[in-house]
Amino acid sequence: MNKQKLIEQIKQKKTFLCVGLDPDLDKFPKHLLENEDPIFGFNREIIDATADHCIAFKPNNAFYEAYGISGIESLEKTIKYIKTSYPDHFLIADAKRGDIGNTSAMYAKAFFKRLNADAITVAPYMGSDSVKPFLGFENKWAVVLGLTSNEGSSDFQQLKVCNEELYLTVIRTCASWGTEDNMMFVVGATKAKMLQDIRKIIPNHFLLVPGVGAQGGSLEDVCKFGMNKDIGLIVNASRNIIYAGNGKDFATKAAAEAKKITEQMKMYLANERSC
Ligand code: OMP
Repeated sequence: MNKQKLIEQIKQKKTFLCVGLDPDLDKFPKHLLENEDPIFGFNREIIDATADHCIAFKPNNAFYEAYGISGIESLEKTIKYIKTSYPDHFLIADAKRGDIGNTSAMYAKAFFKRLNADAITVAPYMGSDSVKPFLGFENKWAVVLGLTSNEGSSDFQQLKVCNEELYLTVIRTCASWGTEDNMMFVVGATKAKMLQDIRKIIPNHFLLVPGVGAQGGSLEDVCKFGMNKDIGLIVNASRNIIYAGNGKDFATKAAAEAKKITEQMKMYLANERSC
């Protein structure tokens, strides 16, 4: 999906919510565990219930790899289902890959060609040759980790290196390898105030912002400091949507939670327009 189409989807649906598909059998409603493929069954119900309230889905690979081959099969079925039933939704494979060039090229092939994801999260620590192989695919995106939402992000990302915090150098340098049409950055909602400095470096790039909901980030601050003329934000929530309920009505509860976030987004979008 290209940038224009993504912006159109956001403006048309008045939401920039991404539903994170992080299935954990221990948290599943009990009745689903008897299914032949509980992960796909769970995802399909969540996808159908929340699709009207979001513009993107983000399956995180760890939650599929943890179940071995059957987990990978569930992931492939999930992605196929989204691509077939909801082709206008943006599909982010959250795999946080990045390796020496020829290995990254194989990761890019796996996620863009085999799985047909629109985007993949990429860890930039190994440098340009580890990121560039993800940039050569039309209408596909590398979503580079800029400033992550977790506590440990201060261990390296926020260290001062040459008078600047490392994450700012990382974002500036990585942005020079790609374009606003093939690269986005991850910035955690828990670090929303830092978006002010980040937007000085990359005013026009899209940002994937996880960390609202279960991690406590503020959607209001994310919008205040991160929104740009194209909106420029994809805000992800996983656990607080997909585990909003754990009974037979889990999908209805997930839809209600997604709708609640989207209603807040509508408000911030309206405020933005009136500014
Ligand atoms: P919840 O905390 O349940 O909403 O899930 C957040 C999702 O976003 C998980 O799949 C995380 O792996 C992912 N994530 C972060 O939480 N923080 C980051 O800095 C980056 C990501 C990500 O790349 O998506």
